[in-house]
Parts: sequence; structure tokens; C-alpha cells
Amino acid sequence: MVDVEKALDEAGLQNPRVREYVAQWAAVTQPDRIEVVSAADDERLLKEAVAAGELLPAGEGRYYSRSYFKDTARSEERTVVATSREDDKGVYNNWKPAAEMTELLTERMRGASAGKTMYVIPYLMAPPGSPLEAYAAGVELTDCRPVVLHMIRMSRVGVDYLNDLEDPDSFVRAVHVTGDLPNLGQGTPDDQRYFATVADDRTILHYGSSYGGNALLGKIAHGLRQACYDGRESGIFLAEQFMLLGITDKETGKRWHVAGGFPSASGKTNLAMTLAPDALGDRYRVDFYGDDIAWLWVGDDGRVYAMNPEFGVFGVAKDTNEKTNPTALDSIGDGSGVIFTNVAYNPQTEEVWWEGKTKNPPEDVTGWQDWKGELISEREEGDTSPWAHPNSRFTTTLANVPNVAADFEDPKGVPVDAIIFGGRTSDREPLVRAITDLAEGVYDGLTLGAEATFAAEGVDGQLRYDPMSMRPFMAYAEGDYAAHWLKIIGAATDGPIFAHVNWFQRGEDGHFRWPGYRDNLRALLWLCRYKDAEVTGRQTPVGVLPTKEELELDGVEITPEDLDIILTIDRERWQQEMTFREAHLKQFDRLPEEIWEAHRRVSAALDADA
Ligand code: OXD
Ligand code: MN
Repeated sequence: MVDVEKALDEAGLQNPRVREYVAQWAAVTQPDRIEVVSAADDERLLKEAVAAGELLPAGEGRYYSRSYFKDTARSEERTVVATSREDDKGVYNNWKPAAEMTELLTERMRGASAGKTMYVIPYLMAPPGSPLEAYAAGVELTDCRPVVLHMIRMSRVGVDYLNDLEDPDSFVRAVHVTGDLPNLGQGTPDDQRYFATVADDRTILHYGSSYGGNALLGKIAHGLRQACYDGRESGIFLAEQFMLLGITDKETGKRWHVAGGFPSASGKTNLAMTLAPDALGDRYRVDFYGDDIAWLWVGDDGRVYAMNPEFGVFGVAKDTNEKTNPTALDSIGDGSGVIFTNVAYNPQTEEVWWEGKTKNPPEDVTGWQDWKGELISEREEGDTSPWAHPNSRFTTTLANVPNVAADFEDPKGVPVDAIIFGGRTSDREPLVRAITDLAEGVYDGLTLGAEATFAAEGVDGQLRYDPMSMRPFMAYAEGDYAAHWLKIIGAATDGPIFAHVNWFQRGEDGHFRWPGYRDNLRALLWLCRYKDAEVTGRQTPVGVLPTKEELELDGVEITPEDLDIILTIDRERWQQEMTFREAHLKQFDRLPEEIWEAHRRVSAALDADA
């Protein structure tokens, strides 16, 4: 048996409840060694990981890793929310009884860290001093060193965060055991993996993966799933898969903050990190706060506040380039400490590459390996499979992002002017439509979706609904979730405006009608000005749309026809969508009457518009 007490003493980990928890799980997983880590251990751990071959050098202060080839993405089927209250069962949350999952995972984890080190990672998912700090502390136990290195980038790590808790018991217990990856039957009927958030126990038990999305427990298990649950239980906050940015009008000094949710592959990270388009750059500055998670609450002044609980970015590499996301590229340069996962790698030159980084892959393939480590030069003629895994990632800290907001660590958070939702929709959804009514805003979030990207995912032309972009993270039933939103945002006396945005309308020949990327800021600027009553827009049955004159279009390349189309409502397509929405909402138990009223109001307005 390892000497748990000695390891905790040496690290100065004094919180008695944390000590009990570590001892309890060490007895289950039975590691050979225990090590408590802090952010200051980063350099040493990097060296150890490189020496052990877990990380490979990818240039000056940059690192490369591969995950097991059957372990490259979050597994939504194997991810469950467990509580002891059946009412928490929703349509999408894979609810299970808490006792059953705790017992099952304890058995899977028993003895499963033998021969390994158990790293104890005390972390905080909030800027220290945040009003939500009581919900932000956690301790991840993991038997995988690269997970530690990712956690140091993605959260604030150190024993002080846990020693100084007001309530020593108020921390999330997060246990990660990798398991024997080649023998877990990933994706087969005999799949051994389970990723459970036992939400009413504030315990997270993940077994069977070392890929970030399943193994960085501070991020999506605590920062989203657990916090979503805590937000409802405490009655004081929301935890959402939202980006958060700030816009400053340098001419007037006005400053706005926009938060918003987008289903995956709808450009959330690119928007979060955007810069102003060149033609507007002298006037506007965009500040980055967060690309994936926001916690929202109501401040004493009656405004809604938001903060990003994370410390870093776990971004998708695919298609990240100078046009789509220049700030991301700047955040992963030499000396950034970035860790790449599952991109293509050249051990001879220590370069990395992914699809969309440049138009074509490197011409000289000498030394290049794909994400599985196989040589490109030995590929068979005609093999066009991607070099990088489509879900390959870069992990870097917020501070590395060149336009990170000066106050990104301010515990006060920032007041939110607008909450936006946006999916990938090739017709129907205009560039932006503003929604002033709270219930209609929440209704819009609940009916958010993105078009199915390939046949297996859904029916052609029909959205895959992803309520508030929280489909895989909602910790309790959707109807109650809607009620909680109405309660929290409804308590604000100076609440945000809502809006739906869409950058992805296409013409018949498939071209995008709107140029997207940095030009997307123009839609947000209009929205902020609309909220401030500086423009009036044009009322439609589904919200207020900008007029052409109100959008700042300086330097935008768009045809008059495309512009007309993205600023109008296709009533018939909308009426068709309303029938799908009705079926979608009917699945939810206890959906508040206000949401049904909003649905009927929009339907009636569309019918009256005929
Ligand atoms: C995700 C992520 O999977 O943010 O949503 O990594
Ligand atoms: Mn995400």
C-alpha cells in the first residue's frame, strides 16, 4: 500500500475532507505511488512526459501527443448523469440511479491503477474570489500524466485552492482511471467505459479513456455537467457551453459583452477569438474571455454577469488557419507550452499539421506521420484519409491568446448585454434576429440545432436539436432546465437581449451567402446597438432583423441578392420548422407554460404574416 498520508503531508494538503477522499479512492484504485501536483510542477512533469515518450517535442516549448486510436472523442453514449432522484431523467442526459453507477464504477476502478502513479490535482474552476467560488473547487485523481499537464493548462491548479475552502467539504470529487485501453471494447456491445457524473453526490467517476474530453474532469464534467446541476440546486446560477467576448467602441468608449451557445461545428471557437474586420479595426476592439464555458448569475445591480471558469482552451485544430482564427494560431506558437493531440507530426522537423492549416499538406512528405503515427510516405496510392484526426486538438492557456481581455481574471465577471444562439443552417435562419422577450429567448435556445452533417446523424433538412448547445451536458430534465433559466434571467432588472445568429446560409450552388469569420462581428455590433436603442431594425414574426442601412457593411464582399436573402424571413420554411419544433418540445416533461406560449405566439405571428 502506498503511504497516502506521507504524500499529502509532503505537499501540504491539509484539508481533512480532501485527505479522506484521496485515501478512500487510493484504496480502491491501488496505485503504486501518489503525487500531489500544482501548476509549479509543469516544467518537471513536461520533462518526465517527454522522457517517457508520452509527449514528443513539437518545436520550442510545444508538445505533441497521440491518444489511443479508439479513444479520440467524447463518447456521448457512455456518458451518464446519475442522481438519486428519477425526476432528473431528461430526454438527452442518459440518467441512471446514483447508487447503481457508483457501485459499477467502483468495481471497474478497483485495482485498475496498479503499477501507476495516482496524481492528485487540486483545482479551481473560477477566477479566485468569484462569487461562485464555492462551486468551483475540485480534486481530480488521475493515473495519467498527460491529463495532469492538460489540467494545468485548463484550470487553476494548486493545494491552496483546497486548503482555504470556507466549507472544507465543498469540493467536487473527480476520479479518473484510464483502464486498459486496448481491451475496453470501445464502440462494441461489450464497451467497458463509463463516464458518470454523480451529480447529487458531487462526484465524477470516469473510467476507460485518456482523451481530453473524457479525462479533463474540471472541464466538461465539472465545469458543465456538475455546475449545471449545482446551479439549479443552489438556485443562483447557470452553467452553459457558451463562448464569451467583449466589444469596445473606441470612438465612444462603449463596451458590450456577448455570451452564446453554438452546437459543435458551428464556429463557436472562431467567433470567441475573433478580431474586428480590417475595415472596422480602427474603431472596434474585440476581447476574448472564453471559447467554451460560461457561468452566469445576477449581480447586486440587477445585471446578468458571466465568467469563464476555465484557464485555457482545448480547441479543435481542424481548419484553424490565418483566415478562420489568427488569434488561435498566435496562441500556440513557440514557448506557449501548447500540447497538440492527434494532429499529424513530423519527428524529424518537429512540425505539426492538420487539415485546413494550409490549403494543401506539406509537399515533401519525408518524415511526416498521420495521427496514428503511420508514415504518409508509405500510404497506398489513392489513400486520401486525413493526416490529422478530425477531432485533433490544441491545448493552450487563455493568457497565450493575444486578444485575451485585460480583466479576464477579474472575479467580478462581466455584465452580459446579449445572449446569442447560432447553429449551422443553410436556409431559413437570417444573419441575426433579435429577441427582446425572455421566454422567447429561452424558447429560441431550446430549439437551437444544427443541420445533420451526414445521413446517419439525422433526416435531411431537419435540425439535430441541441438545446442551448447543452444536449450532452444538461444534468437534469429539460423542462426544469427551462424553468431555471426563466427564474435566473428573470430575476435581472436589467437583463440581456437575446438573438439568433447564422453565418451559414448557402445559395443553390452551395456558396455561402455571408462571408463569415471576422465579418460576423458586424451582426453583433448591430445587436448591441439595437439593445441600446440606437437602431430600430425591422420587426418580423421571429424577431427583429437589421435593415441593410443599419448593418455596418464597409468592406464586406456580398452580392445585393445574398444580402437581401440573409435579411429576410422565408415564412413557409419557418412554418415547416414550427411543426418540427412542436414535436421536439413535446418530449420534455414539465416544460413551463411560458415556453409553450412563446411557441404559440411565434406560430400565430407567422400565420398572420401570410
Ligand atoms: C467539447 C469540447 O467536446 O469543448 O465540446 O471539447
Ligand atoms: Mn465544448
